[in-house]
Amino acid sequence: MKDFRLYAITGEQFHPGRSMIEVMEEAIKGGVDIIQLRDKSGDKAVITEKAKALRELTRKYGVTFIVNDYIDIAMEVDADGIHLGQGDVPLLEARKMVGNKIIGISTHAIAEALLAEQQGADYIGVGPIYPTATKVDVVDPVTIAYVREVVKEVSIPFVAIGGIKLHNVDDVIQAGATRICAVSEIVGSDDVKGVCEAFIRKLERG
Ligand code: 3NM
Repeated sequence: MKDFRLYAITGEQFHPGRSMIEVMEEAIKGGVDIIQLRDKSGDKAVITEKAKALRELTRKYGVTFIVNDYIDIAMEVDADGIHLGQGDVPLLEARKMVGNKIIGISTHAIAEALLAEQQGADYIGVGPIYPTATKVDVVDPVTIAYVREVVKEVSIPFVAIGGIKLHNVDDVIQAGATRICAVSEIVGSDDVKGVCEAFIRKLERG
């Protein structure tokens, strides 16, 4: 897959009154190079429409587009890939359905990370690093100790996620993360572009 640095996930609850496309376009202008549509409403018709709009936007800017959970919607809109949780469709089954599209998997422990790598995931999520209110069913924070473990033991790309803010991202980067994902810090900001630029500067300083 095309490598990335700053990963943004949609979170419409964080920007009432602003359209998702407007917010995501600002994020792209700030340096986000991969976007995931994450919508837990369960309304597939609405999610499909959002996916189509995000596909158009990301294509315009050459940004990678991932759909959370819905393999069928990802295929329908020709997303670049899908993102799955531990309780979703098993990776080997998903691979049969998506061919060579990107498959990302959330992992919360090194055994899950190693299994995802062995089964052919293209990247893994590593989190939640810090407490987060954005994902309700998530496990306790894994802390940056898990980042260090993944750096040592896993070869495929990983992205750190969960409670990552401008004020704590330096610690995550120092632990070895070169790719960062944030939801509330990015899409909940009054200055989406500025926050993304600040994340990128920190990632570039390494
Ligand atoms: N996945 P925020 S944590 C979508 O650990 C998601 O797998 C996580 O949101 C994981 O940046 C998370 O607002 C939510 O904390 C991240």
